[in-house]
Amino acid sequence: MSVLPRVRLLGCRDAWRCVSTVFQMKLILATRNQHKIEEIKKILSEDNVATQKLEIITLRDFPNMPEVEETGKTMKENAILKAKAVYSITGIPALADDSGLEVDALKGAPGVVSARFAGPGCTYKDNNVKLLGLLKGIPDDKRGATFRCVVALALSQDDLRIVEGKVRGIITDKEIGENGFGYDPVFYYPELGKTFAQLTQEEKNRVSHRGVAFRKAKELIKRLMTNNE
Ligand code: ITT
Repeated sequence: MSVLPRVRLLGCRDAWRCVSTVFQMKLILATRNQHKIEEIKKILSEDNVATQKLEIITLRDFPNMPEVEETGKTMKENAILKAKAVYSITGIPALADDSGLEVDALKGAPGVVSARFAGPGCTYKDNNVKLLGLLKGIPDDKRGATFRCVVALALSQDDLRIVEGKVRGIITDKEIGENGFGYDPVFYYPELGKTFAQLTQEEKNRVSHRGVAFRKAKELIKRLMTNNE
């Protein structure tokens, strides 16, 4: 039996919600960032939701798809832009992550421009060097920062859900650690006494902005799949 008659049989209004109760459903992560993809897949598979009910694909499966321009003024606007654009091109429910670092002493910068803080085409290293330079001489008690992650889930053209996660830390005065990506080597997490780049992926996911946000997204997806939302 094809999908639609089954949906009618179930008497459901929303195709994705209904079909997901019967089949493994596709969900596309609206990113090509391999570090994010690995972290997100790990978080979504923590209680087998991803492995049993969801087939997770990413923009890496669509090499010819054009980049979505991040023209929003906030992480929330950019997450929505990415999720909507990817949904409208693929027709597949899309999860987008827009994230970044907000440094207290820099009035929340680099924030929404975290990826390109040191200029177009910059590397993670360039960004960290620029950040450490700007914070030179600033005492520890004024080096607080927040990692923020906003996740948008586009279920259809006009059904959009937003969740958010954040974590507080302190910007170090040099890069420490080899793991992770981006600003991880300069983000010291006092509760564990290490930078994010000194944590294993599991340790980082347990406490990170992305861990918090995607665990909320996962609960939302579980509720949608069981038709309770
Ligand atoms: P996509 O837009 O394709 O998802 P991106 O790397 O451009 O990938 P963002 O626009 O969300 O992602 O920018 C996020 C930047 O913020 C990222 O490039 C890092 O510099 C930084 N960042 C975000 N999450 C981070 C994390 O967990 N650890 C370290 N740096 C992070």
